[in-house]
Amino acid sequence: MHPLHLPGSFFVFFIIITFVLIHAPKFASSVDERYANCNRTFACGNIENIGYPFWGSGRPDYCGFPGFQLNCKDSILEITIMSATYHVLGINNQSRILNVARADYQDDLCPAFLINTTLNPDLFEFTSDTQDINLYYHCPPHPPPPLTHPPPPLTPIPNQEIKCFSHFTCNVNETTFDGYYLTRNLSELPNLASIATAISGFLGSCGEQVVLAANQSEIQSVEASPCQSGENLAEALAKGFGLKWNANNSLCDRCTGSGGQCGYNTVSDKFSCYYSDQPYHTVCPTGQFVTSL
Ligand SMILES: *[C@@H]1O[C@H](CO)[C@@H](O)[C@H](O)[C@H]1NC(C)=O
Ligand SMILES: *[C@@H]1O[C@H](CO)[C@@H](O)[C@H](O)[C@H]1NC(C)=O
Ligand SMILES: *[C@@H]1O[C@H](CO)[C@@H](O)[C@H](O)[C@H]1NC(C)=O
Ligand SMILES: *[C@@H]1O[C@H](CO)[C@@H](O)[C@H](O)[C@H]1NC(C)=O
Ligand SMILES: *[C@@H]1O[C@H](CO)[C@@H](O)[C@H](O)[C@H]1NC(C)=O
Ligand SMILES: *[C@@H]1O[C@H](CO)[C@@H](O)[C@H](O)[C@H]1NC(C)=O
Ligand SMILES: CC(=O)N[C@H]1CO[C@H](CO)[C@@H](O)[C@@H]1O
Repeated sequence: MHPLHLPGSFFVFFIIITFVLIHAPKFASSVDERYANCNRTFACGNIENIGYPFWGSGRPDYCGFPGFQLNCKDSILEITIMSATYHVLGINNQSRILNVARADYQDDLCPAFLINTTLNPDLFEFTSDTQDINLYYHCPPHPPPPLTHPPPPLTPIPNQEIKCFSHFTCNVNETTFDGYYLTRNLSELPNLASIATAISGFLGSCGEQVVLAANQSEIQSVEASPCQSGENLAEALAKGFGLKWNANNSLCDRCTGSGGQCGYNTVSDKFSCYYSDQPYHTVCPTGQFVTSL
């Protein structure tokens, strides 16, 4: 027997190989766990089969996409977009449309904090049947003459032709104040130009303005019965509107098409695809899979 003579560098290599062999199976199984976890969907209230790009409520962040965290509160599913919280009324994972309604407009038009409905355009866009609604708060109590019935009562507002303009009253922070809403863009009412000018001048003197989104067909029924003190608008807002989402959709299609589970690497900040039998991959834009251990 020759004495075993290992150069130092070979010895280090031997140690590393031994380490990898000992730890590899454990590493692989902890990655399988990600596949298994992300394969599990969750349910909240009557919404079932919630999967990618959504996470939260026990579904880990690496199974979803940033900006798609859901919160299940008393069987109501919620999502927060640009600091406004919405009730999720439906999820269509085929068309990738989310139906949402502002949580703070469920009961009336008078939330304590006024927040516009705005989107992160990288992630969401309004469906084509969605329209804007403008609400005005802390308005002067008496609209100018062309907008009022003579003499009192001054509300509800007036001219039956202007079905897009209505009054409501709020009681917030122990103060009562007047609000108005517009369901149309006044510049689209050319035959009512003079009264439109009076309305926009009046609304310009209100303290705050909020822009919300609503389902167009629901607003048509609000306009069919105007001057309802805002209750019918609140009901229409509670029916929700559509949001189309993009969470690297095409990468996810490719991933599921190849038997993977879509997810997100929160360390490298990139879309990830998990497989049951192999460690962990990132999908390249070309469609090839690269192991990125
Ligand atoms: C999408 O819908 C299908 C069929 O309804 C369902 O089996 C699946 O779990 C859903 N996937 C996600 C990611 O929500
Ligand atoms: C109610 O009071 C809070 C705190 O002072 C304030 O931020 C908020 O704007 C008020 N809401 C309304 C509708 O006046
Ligand atoms: C109203 O219409 C004008 C002119 O068409 C347009 O510039 C403006 O953006 C519209 N405003 C809203 C809130 O839709
Ligand atoms: C909402 O958006 C409108 C128009 O962009 C703006 O004038 C208004 O100040 C915003 N309201 C709030 C509460 O941020
Ligand atoms: C808008 O409302 C109509 C009528 O109720 C409905 O058919 C449609 O699906 C709604 N759109 C969205 C995006 O929810
Ligand atoms: C994935 O989504 C992120 C964030 O929206 C975006 O910046 C990136 O360009 C997307 N990548 C691909 C390949 O679609
Ligand atoms: C939601 C989802 O992708 N479920 C899958 C979990 O894994 C089983 C077995 O591989 C599939 O049949 C399910 O479709």
